[in-house]
Amino acid sequence: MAIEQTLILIKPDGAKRRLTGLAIDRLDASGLQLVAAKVVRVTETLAKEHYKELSDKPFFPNLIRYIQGEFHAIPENRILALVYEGDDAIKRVRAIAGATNPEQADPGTIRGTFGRVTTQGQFENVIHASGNAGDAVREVKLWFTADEIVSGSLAKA
Ligand code: IDP
Ligand code: MG
Repeated sequence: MAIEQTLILIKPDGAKRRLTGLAIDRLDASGLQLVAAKVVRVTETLAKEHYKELSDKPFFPNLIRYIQGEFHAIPENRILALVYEGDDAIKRVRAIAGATNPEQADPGTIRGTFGRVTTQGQFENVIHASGNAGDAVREVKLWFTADEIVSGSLAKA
């Protein structure tokens, strides 16, 4: 197993429903290390860059609005971004988060317990977690500068 870093975002539905503490509690209980955290104003540019691989999907326009907090009246488009680090961190955090579609996510996961599919078909799934090693490296770099990550384990690219 390799030491990895993975990006977590508390999505606007998670923030609105006051699930930030619960998400951090579960992530901390995994034994992974929290190595970076900040509140970010999600611009349209950042949202589109983060989800650029999904830009041809029919749900993309609403996904960009969702992550900017437009559906949950989040002031200043604020979002909490975290980086957790440890052995096999990407898979372990995905297991805590659950499947993308909250209706299909295991009931014990964050998404399975607290996520929902809106009547418009939007997946509101509480947290983002990087999906694979390539995404994780790209996303951690997109949301954080090297100086903001307090870790001695991974070389700073
Ligand atoms: P992930 O967040 O589990 O990695 P992705 O396929 O990368 O899933 O999709 C990113 C986000 O886009 C999801 O978390 C969800 O908010 C939204 N999304 C993905 N697929 C759908 C869909 O079929 N309908 C509505 N929203 C979707
Ligand atoms: Mg993904």
